[in-house]
Amino acid sequence: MVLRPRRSLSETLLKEGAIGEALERELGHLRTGPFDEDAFPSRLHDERLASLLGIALGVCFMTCFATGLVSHFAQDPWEIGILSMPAAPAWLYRVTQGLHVATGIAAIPLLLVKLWVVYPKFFTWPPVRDPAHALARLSLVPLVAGSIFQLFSGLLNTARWYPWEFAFTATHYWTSWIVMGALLVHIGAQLSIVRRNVGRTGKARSAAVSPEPPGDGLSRRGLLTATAAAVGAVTLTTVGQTVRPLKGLAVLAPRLPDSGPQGVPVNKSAVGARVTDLIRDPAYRLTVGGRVQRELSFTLEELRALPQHEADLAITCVEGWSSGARWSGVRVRDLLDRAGASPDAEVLVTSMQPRGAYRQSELNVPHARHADTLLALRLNGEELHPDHGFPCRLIAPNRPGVQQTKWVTSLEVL
Ligand SMILES: Nc1nc2c(c(=O)[nH]1)N[C@H]1C(S)=C(S)[C@@H](COP(=O)(O)O)O[C@H]1N2
Ligand SMILES: [Mo]
Repeated sequence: MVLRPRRSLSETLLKEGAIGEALERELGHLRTGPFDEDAFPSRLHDERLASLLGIALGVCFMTCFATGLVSHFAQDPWEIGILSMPAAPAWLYRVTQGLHVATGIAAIPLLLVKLWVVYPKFFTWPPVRDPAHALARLSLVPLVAGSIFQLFSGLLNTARWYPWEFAFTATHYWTSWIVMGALLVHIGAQLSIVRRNVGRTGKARSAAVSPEPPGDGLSRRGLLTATAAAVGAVTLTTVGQTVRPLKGLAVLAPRLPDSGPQGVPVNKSAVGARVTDLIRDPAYRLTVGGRVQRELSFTLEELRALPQHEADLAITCVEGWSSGARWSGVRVRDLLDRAGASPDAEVLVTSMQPRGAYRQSELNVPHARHADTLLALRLNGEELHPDHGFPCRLIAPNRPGVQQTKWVTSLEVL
C-alpha cells in the first residue's frame, strides 16, 4: 500500500504554493486539537494570574486543612491519645475553627476566578503527552471536583442546611485527604510555571514574564483587585460571627455572637431537644458513677450548695460562630475527687436529651482535670436559660461546641 498526501492538501500546495501557510494550519490544528485557537479570546487566561491565584488558594487550602484536622481530632481522638486536644490555651480552638471557616469561605471566590482563568487548559491538545503529564491531568479531576464539594458542603454546613443523605463530617474529612493528595500532585506539576511567573525580582522577572497582555477589557491587575475585593467582602461580612468587634458588618453571617437568650446563640433549643418537661422534673438528679469509689447523686439544690467557680469561656461551634461568656458552677474535677475517681480518669458526660448525636460527650484527662471545666449553673450572672442547658451544662476550655453538652444528668468515669 502506498501512502499519499491528502488530495486537498497537495492541491492547495501546488495551486497556491502556500506551503508555509498550510503547514502552519496543520501544525496549529495539532496544537489546539479540535478547538479553535480563538475560542478563548480573553487576555486574562494568563500564567502569571493563574500562579498568583494558585498561591492564594494554596495558602487557604493548607490553612483550612490543618485547622480542619485540629477539629477532627478534637472530636475523634486517636486511641493512642497523642492527637487528643489539650485544655490550654483556652482560646486555641476558637481561633483554629474561626480560621477554618473563614479560609473556606475566602477560597470560594478564589476558586471560581482561578477556574475561569485556567479553563482553556482543560482543552490542552494533545490531551496527554507522557505519563507524568497524564498523572498531572488526571489529578485535576479529584482536585477540582473535591474542592468544589468541600467548599460548598462546608458552606451549607455553616448555614446548617443538609440537603444530602450522607454523613457530613466523615465525608468532609475523607474528601479533604483526597483533595490534599491531588493538590500536592498539582503543585509538583505546576511549580516551574509558578517559579517562572512569581517571586523573582526586577529584571529577572520582567525578562521571564510577559508584560500586561494587550487587549480590551479588564487588565490582570484589575482582575486581581476585583478578586481581592470579593475575598475581602465575603470575609468581612461573615467573620463577625466569631470576631466580635466586626459583628456590625456580619450581614451574611448565619449567627451573630450575641444573638440568643443571655447574649449567647443557641444551636439546639430545649424544645428541639424534647427536654422541656425533663428539666423541670423535681426528680432530677446529677449522678457521678462508673469507675468510682462512691457513687454520688445531687439534686439541683445540692449542686448549688457546692463550692462555685467562675470562668470566662467561649462556646465555639464547628459551624464557625463563637461567643465568649462568663460561666459559674461546680468544677468537674471536684465532683470526680469526691467520688474517688482516679486522677487519670476519662469521663462520659450524658444529657437528659433522649436522642441526638450530641447528647453525650467525652472528657479526656486534661479537660477532666482542668480548673475551668465546669458543670455550669449560671451564665452571665443569671440562672441558665433552658436553651443553654438548665439545670446544668458542661463548659470547658479549648473544645468544640458539639462537646459542650447541655442538660447534663450523669458523669460516668470510664
Ligand atoms: N445535649 C445537647 N448538648 C449540646 C447540643 C445538643 O444538640 N444537645 N448541641 C451542641 C452544640 S452543636 C453547640 S454549638 C453548643 C451550643 O451551646 P448553646 O446553644 O448554649 O450556645 O451546645 C452543644 N451542646
Ligand atoms: Mo455546634
